[in-house]
Amino acid sequence: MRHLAIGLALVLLTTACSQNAGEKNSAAGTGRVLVDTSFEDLEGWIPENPSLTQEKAHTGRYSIKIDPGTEFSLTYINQLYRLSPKRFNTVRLTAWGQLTAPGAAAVVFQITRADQTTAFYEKIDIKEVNEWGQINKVLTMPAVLNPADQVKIYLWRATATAPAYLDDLTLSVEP
Ligand SMILES: [Ca+2]
Repeated sequence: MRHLAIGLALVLLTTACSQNAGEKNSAAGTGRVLVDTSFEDLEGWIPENPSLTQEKAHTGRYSIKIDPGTEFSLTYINQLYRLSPKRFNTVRLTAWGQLTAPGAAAVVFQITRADQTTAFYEKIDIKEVNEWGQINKVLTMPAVLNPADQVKIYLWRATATAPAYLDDLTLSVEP
């Protein structure tokens, strides 16, 4: 029942938000930005992490990586209500990725519930080898989410056998 009540509250919020959504923003893809990082200012502020690297960068000096010794990159973790106090239906995830050998590393956007079950999971493969390629994916959220659910964004090694890199990640609300 608690989930149902929260779901209803979110539906009401969604209705309120959609009345303010601008059509022009939608065409330009310039929604409210929730996450925007080039990984430049993290060193020293977070515990030592083998994923934060200066080996390659799309912009600046830093990116994050996976390699044979690192299955999961440095991970963005936040509760949904902190990420966005307003309910969103659709988000756009963009980033630049690079493989260094043919394989299958991927950017994962995941939402997990308090009981650790998965409410949403999307894996976006990085395809370019030895050049930066842009990931640009619109993700439609499930109808019912709990504001306390946890959002995770990370680079996953999957079946890649050589280092892969990720830089300039943004998450924005699609109007
Ligand atoms: Ca960077």
